[in-house]
Amino acid sequence: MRAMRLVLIAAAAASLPAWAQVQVKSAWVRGTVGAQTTTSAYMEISSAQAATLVGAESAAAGMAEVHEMRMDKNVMSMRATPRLELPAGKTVDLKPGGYHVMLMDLKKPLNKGDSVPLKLRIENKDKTVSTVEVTAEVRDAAGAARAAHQH
Ligand SMILES: [Cu+2]
Repeated sequence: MRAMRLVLIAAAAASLPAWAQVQVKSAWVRGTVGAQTTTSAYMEISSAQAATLVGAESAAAGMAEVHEMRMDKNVMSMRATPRLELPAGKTVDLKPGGYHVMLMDLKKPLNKGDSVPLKLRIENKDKTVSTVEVTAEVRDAAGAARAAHQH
């Protein structure tokens, strides 16, 4: 009986890789208009343990970066955020007007209903980096012009 119990515990631990600590919900990407080759991805990220988002990539884009958008003297500006802290048990919102994953050099236009694969690089507390795969749904481009990016 005792041996059996130990085996069960070991199996449970083995099936829980580090990335299971990070959950991503409601991932979406703003659709593109015309020849636009950049857009943004948004999502809600929560991590059971303190972790850090240290990068992103997407098969749909030549390059992806985590950015923060902010108002600076009435001008919207963006800056790269190489390290975005994910506090334990809290949800970090990547949303229009704030943090986002910038997708650059898009390989093709993104239309409503398409899905975009994303990979998030998460640095765990022990400094190991794991990858979380996310599928983001493309939503309407409405409002894209207003949110035009200025770097
Ligand atoms: Cu950006």
